[in-house]
Amino acid sequence: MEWILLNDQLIKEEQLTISKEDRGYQFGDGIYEVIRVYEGELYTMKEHMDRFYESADKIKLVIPYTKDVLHKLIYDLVEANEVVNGYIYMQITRGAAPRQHQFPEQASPVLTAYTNLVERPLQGMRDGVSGKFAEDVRWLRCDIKSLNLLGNVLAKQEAIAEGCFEAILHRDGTVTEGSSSNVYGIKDGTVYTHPANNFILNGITRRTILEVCAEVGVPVRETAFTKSEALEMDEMFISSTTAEILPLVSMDGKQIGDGTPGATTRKLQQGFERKLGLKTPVHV
Ligand code: PSZ
Repeated sequence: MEWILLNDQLIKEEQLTISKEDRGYQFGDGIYEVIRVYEGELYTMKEHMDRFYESADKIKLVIPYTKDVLHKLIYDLVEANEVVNGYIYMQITRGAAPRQHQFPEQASPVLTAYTNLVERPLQGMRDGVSGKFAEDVRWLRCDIKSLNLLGNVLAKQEAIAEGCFEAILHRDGTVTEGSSSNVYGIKDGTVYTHPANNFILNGITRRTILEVCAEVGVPVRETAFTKSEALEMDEMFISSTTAEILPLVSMDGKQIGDGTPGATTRKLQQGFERKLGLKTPVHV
């Protein structure tokens, strides 16, 4: 039976009740994080915790626990559910109050967290995935890991409906990020990715990848590229907490490079595995 976290209590899933007027439910008024668990260990926990508190701060939501207390609660949850390989989903909303747009005077934030098992997407990591360009119609604070994901959801659905794995978003032709991932292009050995500003979520995986690039001697430019430049890249890839590094081998049905995962992407995948100490090498 599954344990979940409700505020600072571990409870059984069946015991969870959420108010019909929870502002997460009605307004998407809250923020979240997804944290990876490999072999029972929480990965890049500090970075995820810091981003959780930063997102909360950006929407003027005060998390009523210290980072240390919340870290311990999340650790207890992972242990209670005996998670080996999986992830933690954690969110906090502004709480329940009679429906009105402005912040309620009396509402306590509602924190929930649960775990799920998931394996590394080894096949996609080896063979690559396909993408479809979609217009980035989201708001201008994509740096906040907000519960409002309708722009992301609609774009992903557009991609899936076309048989593609991910929607690659662009604002007026400038590639920002994926619907649930960061996006990179590689040209003449240099990695290009959109700068970490309000137009993208600064992925924790993205930050790790930029470190890996430095470690393995791959130059990086945090410079945005356009849709047409994307199609001229030698290689492309996407990243997220659960997907790690997935080669993007086609866009809108057009091959990127020779249509197979490229050497630099593979090098970064291997560097990433080394950095994390992951057991199953994606390229044996
Ligand atoms: O399981 C999944 O499909 C996941 S877990 C995390 C994500 C997807 N995506 C996070 C994300 C995102 O939603 C957007 C819009 N941009 C970038 C990312 C990557 O962030 P990190 O690396 O922190 O997961």
